[in-house]
Formats: sequence, structure tokens, C-alpha cells
Amino acid sequence: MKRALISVYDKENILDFAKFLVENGVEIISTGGTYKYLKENNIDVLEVSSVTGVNEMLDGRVKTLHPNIHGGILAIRSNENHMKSLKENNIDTIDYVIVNLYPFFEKVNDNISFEEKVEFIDIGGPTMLRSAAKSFEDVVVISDKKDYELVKNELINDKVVSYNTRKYLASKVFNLTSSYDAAIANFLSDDIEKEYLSVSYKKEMNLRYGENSHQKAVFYTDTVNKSAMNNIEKLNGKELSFNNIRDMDLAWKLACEFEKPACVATKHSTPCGVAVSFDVYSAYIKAYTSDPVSIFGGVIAFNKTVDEKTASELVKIFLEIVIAPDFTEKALEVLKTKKNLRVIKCSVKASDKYEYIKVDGGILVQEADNTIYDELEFVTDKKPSEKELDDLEFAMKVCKYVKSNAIVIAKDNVTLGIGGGEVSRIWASENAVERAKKFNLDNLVLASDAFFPFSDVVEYVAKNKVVSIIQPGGSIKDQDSIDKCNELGISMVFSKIRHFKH
Ligand code: 93A
Repeated sequence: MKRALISVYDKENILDFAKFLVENGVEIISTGGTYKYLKENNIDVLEVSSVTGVNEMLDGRVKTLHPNIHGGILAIRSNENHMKSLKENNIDTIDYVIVNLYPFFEKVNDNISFEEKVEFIDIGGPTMLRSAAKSFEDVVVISDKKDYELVKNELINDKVVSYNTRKYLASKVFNLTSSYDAAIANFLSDDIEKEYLSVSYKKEMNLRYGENSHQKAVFYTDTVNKSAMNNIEKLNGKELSFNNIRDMDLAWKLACEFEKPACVATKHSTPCGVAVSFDVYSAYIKAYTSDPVSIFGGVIAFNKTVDEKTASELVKIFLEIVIAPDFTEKALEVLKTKKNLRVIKCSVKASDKYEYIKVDGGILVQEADNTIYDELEFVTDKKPSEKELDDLEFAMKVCKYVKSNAIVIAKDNVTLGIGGGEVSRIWASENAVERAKKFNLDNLVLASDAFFPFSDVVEYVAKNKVVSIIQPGGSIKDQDSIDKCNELGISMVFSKIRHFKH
């Protein structure tokens, strides 16, 4: 007679599957809660304690951790010695192991005490799953309730569960238990310097393709840390693509840098127009006007609720995504007139602590760049005005999100020229200046993500209406740039924090 051990925290769909097994001559053994549930629903079931000869103990911490269980799972059926040992110890084989774990992934974020969270660390469940998965030659292991149907169908059609399916189910077990353990490791310590990197991500969705259409891609979300991209809700539009999620992530992070109403337009993971103003409408108009060309097909992020007036402007051009903390009902109605426009609500600020960057054969981990600067050093004869200081801070915030070498020229909390991704700082400056020139404005400010190795940038931008500069400083030739500012009568401040983005 075949035997199945069923121990499930989540009891959804188990009745139907257990009934099916019983009807097919399988004897069922279960742990306390599962036993009770099956019994109440008139399913023939034996209690685990009748197999182990020991009652559940330590408030359920020890239920199935017993040789009568693990011997019955782990014995290699084709190995005579194994089978002899089972016989000598009066142990019967277990052929199906159906377990779903204590919901640690869910509970770790709940508002419960540390000790209560610890109790949601399942020990017996993963142990049974791992035993059964190792024994996949002889044992069918189900760790996901979605697989009841798969196993049921094979049993109906072929009377047996195939080798490939058993192996697939075993691989699912180790995939689950490794991320389950990683989540526990993170919960106990999220120190990035520990011996192994424990990251626990669960598949959110398959994506149609990756950065390009010939690349397969999947979106995984963090099981432990619930930050921006696992708190998004799509209110309208086509499914999100790989590039959409990346662009949206950057746009959202930058929008989260501002307190006052802000609009961030991005293209290819690069800010192309950013503005802070007294309301979202005017922020959008300013961001749009600052570069009405690149925004086409772009991703727009707001840090405040989008209203109808703004929505009516947004639908005038082709956009991929609008992301905001919320939308008024009327705004949503307007945006929904564009059936492909992805409208995304994101209820939390970007707050990831770490950033992972893949290299061939490895992974680099660093703390996220969660600062702008702590204090400024005023290094020139001329000091920036209050208004210029405000613009310098604005420009540096944008600069942080532009690929290095990054130069941002701004005025009145609006970007006028963004030069990024250049291999020389002077070229980045030239790009920014060329764009800013179109507006024919003066009294511009400039931010640079890293120090100036020479005084050439100062000389060039001062001639092009820049009157105040913010840069981290730290070059051995800092004095040359300071002298040049003094000579040309402009101000410069050192932020002392570099914002490389490679
Ligand atoms: O507390 S445990 O770590 N110790 C065990 O021996 C054990 N055996 C099964 N947790 C254990 N389980 C888990 O109990 C299973 O993984 C399942 O999630 C749950 C089912 O308990 P019940 O049948 O009492 O509802």
C-alpha cells in the first residue's frame, strides 16, 4: 500500500487532492491541524503520532522530526540494505510528501514581535521536503499547491508520476527551501559582509522579453523587503516590459528625492526633463518644456497625486508610463482614454538598502546611494545666493541619477541641459550647455557628479551663462578650478560626496 504524508499550513485545495489519493488506495498520515481538517471532512487519515509513537511536542516544534518519518522517505527502495533496515526498525515507506510551509515570507513583514516571527521559521516542513526531494527517484514531493493538479492528472492518465515530473518537483523544493532560508538569514542579519549572499526573490511575472526581443526575461520581487517595485499597482495599460520596469524604477527613485511637487521625465533610464514646482501641473509643464523632444515615448514619475488638469496634458503626447503615488478619479478617467498607456500607482517611497550589479561570473553588492550631501563647503570669493543654493541642490539630485560623466544645468528648479554617459567631463558639459543654450537664459547653475580634474569645465561653462557650480571636489587640481571661478566671478561649492553612476 502506498502512503502519503500530508502536512500543510495552507489548506486550500487539499481536500480534493487527499480524497483523490484515498480513492486510489493511498493511506494518509497527517500532522495535528491537517489531520483534524481532513478528519472533519470525512477523509480517512492517520495521525503522525501513531506512526512515530511520540506525541507532538514543544508546542509543535517537533512533530515529524523522527526516523519513522525520515527513514520512510529517505530509504532507497532498490537498495536491499536500506529496505532491510526499515524492516528491522518496523518502518514503512512513504511515497508522497505533500507539505506547504509556515508562511515566513508573509509573516516577516507583519506587525508582530521578533519572537513570534521566529516561530514562523518552519523546520520540520523543509526537512521533510528536502528528504523527499533527495529521494525523488522513489518519492513524489509537492511543495506548491499549484502542483496537485499536475500530479493528479499524471496519476489519472498514466497511473504513475513520471521520472521527469518527480525530478521537476524535487527541483522546486530546493528552489523554495533555499529562498526560504535566505529570507530567514536576511531577517536575522542583513549585513552585506557576511560569508554568503542571501537574497530571496520570488517570481512576480514572466516578461514578454528582456532588454531586446531575443532575450528571455522574468521579474522577481524581494520576499522580505517590500520596497517600491513590489508595491506597484497597474491601473491601466499594456503589460509592463523589462525596460519599462527599469525606467520606472529610476524615474520613481528620482521623484522620491523631492518634497515639493515634482515631475521626472525619463528616457532609456536617464532623466530627460525634471522640474519641481508649486503643483504637479506646473511641474509637468516645466519638465515637458525643458525637453519636448526626448520625452516622446518616455516614462513620467510624479511624487504627488496626479489631477485631471495634468492628466489632460499627459494624454496629448505618446508616453509609455505614468507613475505616481495616486491619481484622482477624474485624472484616471482621462488617462484611461489612452488604452495602452500604463498608469502605475506606487504607494511607497524607494527604500532599498542595497544595490546588486551583475558582472560575468559574479555579483557586486553595495549600499544604495541614499544621500545627496551632508554639508557644503563654500570655496570661492563669491557665495551662491539662497535661490542659487536651492537650484544647486535640485541640480545635484538630478545629477545623481544621470549616468557618469554627468553634468546638469538648471534654473528655477527646472533642468535645462542634461549631459550624461560621456567618457569625458568636458563633453558632458558641452552637451548640457548646447541644450541649455536654446532657452537663451542667464544665471544658470551647474552640478557635476564628480570632481573637475582641470579648470576647463569652469572656463567653458562660465562663458555660457553658468554663475554657480556644485561639485564634490577632491581633485589634486581643485585649486585651479577655484582660481578660475574667482577669475571669472562665479561661485562654486563643494558637496564632498561623489555620485558616480556607471
Ligand atoms: O514546527 S515545525 O518546524 N516541526 C515539525 O516537526 C513540523 N512538521 C511539520 N513544523 C512542522 N511542520 C509544519 O507544520 C509543516 O511544514 C506545515 O506547514 C505545518 C502543518 O501543521 P498542521 O498540520 O498542524 O496544521
